[in-house]
Amino acid sequence: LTQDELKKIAAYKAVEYVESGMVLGLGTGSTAKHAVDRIGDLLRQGKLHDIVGIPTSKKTHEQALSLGIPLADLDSHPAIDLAIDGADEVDPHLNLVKGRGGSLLREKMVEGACRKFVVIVDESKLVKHLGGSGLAMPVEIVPFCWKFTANRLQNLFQDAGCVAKLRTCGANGEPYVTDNRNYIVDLYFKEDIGDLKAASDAILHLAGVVEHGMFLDMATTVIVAGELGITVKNK
Ligand code: DER
Repeated sequence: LTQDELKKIAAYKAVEYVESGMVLGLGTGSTAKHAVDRIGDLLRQGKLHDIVGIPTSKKTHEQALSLGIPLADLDSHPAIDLAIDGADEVDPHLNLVKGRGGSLLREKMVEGACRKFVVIVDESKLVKHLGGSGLAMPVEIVPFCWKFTANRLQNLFQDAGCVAKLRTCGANGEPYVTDNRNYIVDLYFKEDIGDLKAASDAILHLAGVVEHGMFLDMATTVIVAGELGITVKNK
């Protein structure tokens, strides 16, 4: 099975949790895309009705619009029944790293307003501890004096051998700009960052920081699709 087939399997399993009449948080990324497609299919087939979607990015907003999924936002729907979204890393306590797709702020706002948050991943996302994949731990920051903020983030985690890099895009290395007109600094760790709550508090304490990609104690269920089948982990 390809990684994308595994992502689709996890996504379809998560959509089984969707009931007609629900207000749904619609995730962002290549795994969540399958879940949004599936919801659109079931609505069109009449197997689901009276669904309202709260998208977690402009990209998902466009996808859901094209599928005819009725959309709203947190201002009109502050209480959400269920969110389905992917993740970049999942640790044994169901803590997550998210945001490699750049949508972490709206994802954390929407998923923080949900009664149930179902995470969908292929088995490659499972890690022993967050930051352990050597891949990016995203932090959304204001553009103003971004070098100053990036350096303060790097110094916070110098014991873990942290390197902070501004996320850029395009050929000429322009800064990547989020849906909220902010920048992203990606943190790369060589060692375990230890206490996640302390790390989260330290990051959020920096004035130029908007939000970070650690989603601690937020997921209620994680659906993992692997070569040997599907595993459902509940909090
Ligand atoms: O950027 C994000 O938060 C995405 O949800 C990410 O965590 C998972 O993206 P993927 O499903 O494309 O791997």
